[in-house]
Amino acid sequence: ENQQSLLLQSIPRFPPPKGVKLSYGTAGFRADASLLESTMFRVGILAALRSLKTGSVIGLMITASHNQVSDNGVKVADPSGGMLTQNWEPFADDIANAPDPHSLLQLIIEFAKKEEIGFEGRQPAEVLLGRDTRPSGEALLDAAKQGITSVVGAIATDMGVVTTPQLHWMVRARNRGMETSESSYFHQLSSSFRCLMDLKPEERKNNGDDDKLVVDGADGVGGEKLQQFKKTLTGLCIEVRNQGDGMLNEGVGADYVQKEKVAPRGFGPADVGLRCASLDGDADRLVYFSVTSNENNQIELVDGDKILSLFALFIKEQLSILNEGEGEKENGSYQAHLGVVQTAYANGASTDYLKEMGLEVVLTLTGVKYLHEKAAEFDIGIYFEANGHGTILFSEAFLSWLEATHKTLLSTSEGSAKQKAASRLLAVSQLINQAVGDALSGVLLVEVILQYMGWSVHRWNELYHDLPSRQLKVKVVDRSAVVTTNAETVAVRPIGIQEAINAEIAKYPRGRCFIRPSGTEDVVRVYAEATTQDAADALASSVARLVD
Ligand code: 16G
Ligand code: ZN
Repeated sequence: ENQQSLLLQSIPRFPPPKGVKLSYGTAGFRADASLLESTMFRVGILAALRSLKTGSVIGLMITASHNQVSDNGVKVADPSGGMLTQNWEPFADDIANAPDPHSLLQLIIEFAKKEEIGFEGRQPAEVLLGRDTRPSGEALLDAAKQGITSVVGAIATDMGVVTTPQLHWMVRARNRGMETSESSYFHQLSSSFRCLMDLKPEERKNNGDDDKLVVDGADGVGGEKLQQFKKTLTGLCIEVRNQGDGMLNEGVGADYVQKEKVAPRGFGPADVGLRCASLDGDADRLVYFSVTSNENNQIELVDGDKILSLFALFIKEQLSILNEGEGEKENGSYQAHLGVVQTAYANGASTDYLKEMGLEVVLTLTGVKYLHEKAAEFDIGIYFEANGHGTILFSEAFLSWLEATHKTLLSTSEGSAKQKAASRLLAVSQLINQAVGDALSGVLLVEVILQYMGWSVHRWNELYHDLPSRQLKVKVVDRSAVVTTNAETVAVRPIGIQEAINAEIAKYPRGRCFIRPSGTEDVVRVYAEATTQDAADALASSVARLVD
């Protein structure tokens, strides 16, 4: 009763906006910030319930990522630091859209009963809150806090302005009994980075000092944090532009650079040939680029597929050093199962390249939660979306084997190639954010691998040549009319449309094309690929006409 009266006091203070239907899409709730107070409050309640249910600390991040500054959004991080379990998404939708206090209370009581969540207040519940730099964040944070504290015994801990991956990292760290401060996050990144730098081949030891990386911070939280963090890094020279003085995500950021294939604001002819990187508004996406000509801000784009390829190459090399000469007879050898995960948007040339490397390549639906889930099935699973969102996951079993092996190697053959390879892999598992894709840790890993290989951004980009591609979006009345299968590569509805798409594809050598309903906007997306840009463009437009 205590619980019910507490909820009844607070619920009426956050009435939902009229005539708006919200849905917990691929990346949580997102909308114009003015519509989100009640949603924040309600998601606060959900997060507190999730904490009660799991007996662990939960995360609540307030951000709209690469969207315009007037938007905002919220997503929940589960105890592992990953995305909220998909089983709870329908409940999120239901409570966000409950029209009045009574129906909301009813939904909460029923759900708590179904999930066997007790409200005795005996069990502590805690939610870590984070927000990006959007001005609407502060008021929305307050609404979320009030939602959390209207659940008996739940406390809200404000981590301040942080990147999305920092918050996910903190949740994961906290539930493993580690310290959660921002300084411990930076410390883990810089010490594992240092370790990898120290393990560069001798002849590369002096590389990198005069070789600058220029980062576009999207005028968001990532640029700010990197500016602060870079002071603690040695062996790497970083210049951060778009640190937050300009308009968030306006003509800047990873999403803009990857979709438009042009240099962001603040980059120009003076930068031709430099190695550049772009983060998105909440720093969970990363792409590289290099300005190629003075005209039209043209760039060579090095996207998520290529970051994935670079990581895969490095890890595969370390694994083969580690396994050299290890016959089956020898005890303790471990054939680590390395796999990569992509979506249908991965450039066909990247998939061919990875397969030629002998790697197992799996395709999933678009959206981090799907890729992450798949990657977790491997000993080492690397996932990336072409748009720059991805990370590397190490299984607990593999990590304990690696730690034990490394210990043995240290005592039997310190300084050997094998010991160094084991040491590098351990450092990668520390550097890369295993909770979620993280542009800051991603930058550091890319930089140290490029130095290890002795590669320029151009040499890296030459790993394979992207097939020309085109993305279009078609505004439709009802995007749910399009239903897909096989990781979104085949449309099963509307009936007959796939046959028509196939007939178009057949007109182009190496043509590939698919349609899918967007998870974030009222549109159907079209992706096409072929051997020339003209052909990719023509294929995309003819398929777009089929959808229209
Ligand atoms: C969300 C997803 C992103 C995906 C994009 C696709 C997360 C954290 N973000 O931003 O991974 O690429 O949606 O958008 O999962 P679309 O469905 O509109 O094409
Ligand atoms: Zn983002």
